[in-house]
Amino acid sequence: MSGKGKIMKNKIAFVAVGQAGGNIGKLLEEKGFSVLYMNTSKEDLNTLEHVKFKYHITGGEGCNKDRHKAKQLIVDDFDNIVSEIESKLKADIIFIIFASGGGTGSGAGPMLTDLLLDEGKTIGTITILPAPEESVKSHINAYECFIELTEIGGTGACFILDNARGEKINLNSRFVDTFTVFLEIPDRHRSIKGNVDKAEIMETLKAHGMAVVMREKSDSSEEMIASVKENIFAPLEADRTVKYITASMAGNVKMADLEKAVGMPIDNFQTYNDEETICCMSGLTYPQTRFDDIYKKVSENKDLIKKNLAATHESGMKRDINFLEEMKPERKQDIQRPKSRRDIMSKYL
Ligand SMILES: Nc1nc2c(ncn2[C@@H]2O[C@H](COP(=O)(O)OP(=O)(O)OP(=O)(O)O)[C@@H](O)[C@H]2O)c(=O)[nH]1
Ligand SMILES: [Mg+2]
Repeated sequence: MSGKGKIMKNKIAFVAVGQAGGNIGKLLEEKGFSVLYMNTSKEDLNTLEHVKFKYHITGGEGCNKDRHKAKQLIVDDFDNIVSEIESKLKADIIFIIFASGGGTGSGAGPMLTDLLLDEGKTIGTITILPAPEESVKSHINAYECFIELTEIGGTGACFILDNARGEKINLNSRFVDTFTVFLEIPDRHRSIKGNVDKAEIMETLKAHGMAVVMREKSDSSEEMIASVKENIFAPLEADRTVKYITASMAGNVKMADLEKAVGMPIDNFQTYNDEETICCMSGLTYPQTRFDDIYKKVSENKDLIKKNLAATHESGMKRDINFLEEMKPERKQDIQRPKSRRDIMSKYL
C-alpha cells in the first residue's frame, strides 16, 4: 500500500453495513483506509475475505429486507457495536456505508448514524438508491430509509450513489477511486496559485447535506459542468443550495464557471494540477425529486401491496407502509436532537 495520503487516511474511517456496504468498504480498505464491516448475516460476512475488522451483530441471522428486524438487532447490541467501533476505528470523521433498498444496511444505517452522533462522533454517510427496475420492497425500504436519514440534524456529507446511473459494481469502483483521489489532493497537488489543505477537505466533508465528488480529464469548464449533471450520484435538485466547492483544477477549468453552473457556495477551496480536475461539492440540497420518483413507484403499487398484506396477514409490514398516509406531503424539518440514547432508539422502533 502506498504511503501517499497517509495522514488523510488516518482522519477518515468507515463502517460498512450490509452486503453493498461491504462491497464498497472492501475497495476502500484496498486503498489503505480502516474499515469495520458489520452485518446481521454471518454468511455475508464470511464472503469478505482478507479484511481486517469484521463484526457480526449479536443474534443476527440476516434481515431478508426487513428493516425493522435490523433496527431491533442494533438496539439490543448497541453497547457492543460502540465499543467495537471505538476499539477499531480512530478517526476524525466516520462514514457509514449502506444501501437503502435492503434490510440490514437500510434499517441500521440511519439509526446508527443518529446514535453515533449522540456519542459525540462526526458522522457522514455513503448510501445507495435502488435502480428503477428493482422491486417495490426495495423502493419502500429506500423511501423509509431516506425519510429517517434526512431528518437527522448534524450529519456530515451524505454521498448518494444512484443505481439508476450505472451497473452496481462499476459504480462502487468509480466512487471509491474518485473519493480517494479527492482525499489525496493535499498530499499530491501543490500550486503556487493556491493549495487545498487537510482542514479544508475535512470542512468540506463535515458539511450537512448531500455531497458529490467528480473527476474529469478535461481542459474546459464545460466538460466539468457536464459531469456535474451526468455522474454516479442522485441528480441534483434544480432549486438547490451548495455550501462548499473544493477542487483541484486542470487546464482551463475555472472555479467561477463551476459556481455559475452549480450555485454560489459559502466558500470554495482550490488548487491546480496538470492531469485532471477533481471536485467535491457538499452541503447540497437532498435530491427530493429523485425521492419523489421512489415514492411514486411505491404509491403506484399501493393497492397491490395492501392486497398482498391482507392476503398474507404480514402484520409486521403494516408499520412499514404507514408512511404512505402519514409522511406525504409535508416533511418534518430541522428536528431537535433527542436527549437520550433511549429516545433515539424508540424513534426508530
Ligand atoms: N451500488 C451498489 N448497489 C448494491 C450493491 N450490492 C447491493 N446493492 C443494492 O443494494 C440494495 C440491497 O442492499 P444489500 O446491501 O444487498 O442489503 P443488506 O443491507 O445486506 O440487507 P439484507 O440482506 O436484506 O439484510 C439493492 O438496491 C441493490 O441493488 C453494490 O455492491 N453496489
Ligand atoms: Mg444482506
